[in-house]
Amino acid sequence: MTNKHLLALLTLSAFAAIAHADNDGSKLWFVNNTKANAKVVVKTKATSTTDIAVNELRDAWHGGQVTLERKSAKGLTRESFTVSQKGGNVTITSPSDAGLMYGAYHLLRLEQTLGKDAYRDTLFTETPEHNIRMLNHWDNLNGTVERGYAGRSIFWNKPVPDASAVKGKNLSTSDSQLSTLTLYARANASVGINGTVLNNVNASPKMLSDSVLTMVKQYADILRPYNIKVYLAVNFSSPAVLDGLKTSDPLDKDVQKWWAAKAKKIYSMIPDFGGFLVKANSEGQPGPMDFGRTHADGANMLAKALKPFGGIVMWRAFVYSPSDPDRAKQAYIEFKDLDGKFMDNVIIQIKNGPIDFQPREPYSPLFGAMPETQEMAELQITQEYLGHSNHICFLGTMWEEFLNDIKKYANYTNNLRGYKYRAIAGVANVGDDANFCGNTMAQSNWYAFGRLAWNSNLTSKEIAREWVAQEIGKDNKSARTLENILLMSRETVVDYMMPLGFHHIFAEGHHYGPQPWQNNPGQRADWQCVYYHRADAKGVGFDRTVKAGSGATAQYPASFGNMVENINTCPDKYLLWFHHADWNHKCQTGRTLWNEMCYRYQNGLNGARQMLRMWNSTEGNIDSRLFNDIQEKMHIQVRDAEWWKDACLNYFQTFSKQPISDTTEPPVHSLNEVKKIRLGISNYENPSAKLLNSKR
Ligand code: BDP
Repeated sequence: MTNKHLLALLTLSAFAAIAHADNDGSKLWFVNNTKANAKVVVKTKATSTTDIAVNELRDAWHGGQVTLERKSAKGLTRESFTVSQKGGNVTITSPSDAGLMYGAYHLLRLEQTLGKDAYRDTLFTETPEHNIRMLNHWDNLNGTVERGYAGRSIFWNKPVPDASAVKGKNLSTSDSQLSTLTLYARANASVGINGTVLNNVNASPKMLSDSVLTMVKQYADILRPYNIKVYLAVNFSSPAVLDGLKTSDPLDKDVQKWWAAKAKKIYSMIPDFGGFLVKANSEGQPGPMDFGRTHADGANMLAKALKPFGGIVMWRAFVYSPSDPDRAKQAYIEFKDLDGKFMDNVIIQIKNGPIDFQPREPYSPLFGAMPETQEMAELQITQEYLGHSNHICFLGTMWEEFLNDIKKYANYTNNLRGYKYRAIAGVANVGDDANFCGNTMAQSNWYAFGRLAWNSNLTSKEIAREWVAQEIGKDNKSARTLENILLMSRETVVDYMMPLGFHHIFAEGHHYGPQPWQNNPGQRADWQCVYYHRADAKGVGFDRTVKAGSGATAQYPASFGNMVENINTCPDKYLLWFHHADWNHKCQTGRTLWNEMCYRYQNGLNGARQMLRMWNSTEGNIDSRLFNDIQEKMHIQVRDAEWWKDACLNYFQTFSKQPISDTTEPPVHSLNEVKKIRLGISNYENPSAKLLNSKR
């Protein structure tokens, strides 16, 4: 790692003008904080957390005096804060130092987004909707990041020392890593993220070794002042693999003792340790079912070990054992009957959709299906299926759609109210690149996740506007343009990749480009693209109706299930998710399915071009380094949109046997050509360098 973040930290606010003129993204959404010298009074014992609040306000708040005071009031939770104003001066109160810090960041956000007088005559209270708002890092001990497109891990970028070397020693974190982690912590705190899982769900048993725990402790110490707890993903076989126990069976007494002792050890080092995240019996990971036990047996055994210390278990529902020929049904089948069997410090962590972070999925039917069980959503911030860090794709809109659906159909708000642990997780897009996220625009997704975790009623438009204001300034002529680019981006990506309910027609392995023809004999059927689209001479799509298909629609409440069961009421955006529709099926737009497909892919390509044109129009109003960086990405995005359109229309045309519609540009790449494209990249590499050259 270089000193890029050290510089960013040092130059924050003090040299804001210069920083802005050379925007490499390292300052995240603090780039426009200009130097202030605010008066800040703390009516509370100073702590490292209040110090953060004071320093941030002193450096960047341009309004009147700010007073911070710890104070409880009825109806407030620990992290709530109240902001009030009298005679130009502001008071922030909260039951905790963390709440005071959140109040400080909120005040600064108001200044940046609305102007420094926005606080005038205000009295308002903010209480986070979720009390656990966390990032999941899919970081490996060797420094790689699974599905990471922003460099290497910010945590595991150095060799883990062996146990004898660390015994009794206090390992120091290098200055450059410290500055990276400090900027990371600050960014999280500014949007209210209060937890982080430091490693991949495909977890190495070594995570729980003494030497790794020593490093975890260091990270916990760095993050604590920012009110961020650390959590670890654990490998269910750790007792056997790490310490040679005969088994890792959750009902075995020695195994239980092992976990209890491990928990005790962790808490002796990290008293506020958050808990464990577990991927069990999924994609080859070990789990309780290896021993004939259930998910509940496994989760409860860990929960029992953590309970005396206040820790929690987040047990993932991303499982798909072949209990049913339709993968979209499998997690529900595996979990539904376990409702009520989990301890009260277990939360079932469910991906937003039933398959796997596709550009668009209907919500997972597990939400709301386990009324006696705490559930939490897992969103993916990193763009595994959305063009990695090459495509500009603002996810606020995607998450807004999902959250609205689970509120409407799955009783989310009520369920959440009843939970002790109201949690939400986002798979991080953070790496050690100077800009942390692979490109500056992708920072908006980290930002949006935090804001929605705090308040899921914020609209994507509000969040986009906030982020833009902090990134380029609220009075910048191009602010609305950038906001519009963000707001149209996700639908554009859906259109050029997988419109109309198409899903999982990605190239295998890296999931970057299209490969709808993928069909490897001898492998699991549900790892093949043809399994998902089922194209034939009659039509295309996965019939999940009760009437004629897999019956997945019956896993939903009637309000949603009936709507999507009927092809006439199923929204076009989910058409091919739930139906095998005829090529001549009449879509809600009035076009036939085939013509609608032509229209959508063209629309996606047009959208990508429009985003580029809009971005070009900002030249001169945007820092040139940022402008050039994003312009380069958008050129790739346009090229890829063309590639997707050509690959999908050419391929599906071999089934529909219909001509490309008049309003659609004829493909520039033949089916043979696109089939030859092999990126030859692993899950970890950024593919930008290895793509096909555009013919345009
Ligand atoms: C898929 C990813 C894979 C993850 C898995 C998971 O392709 O890398 O390990 O999900 O969430 O999206 O466990």
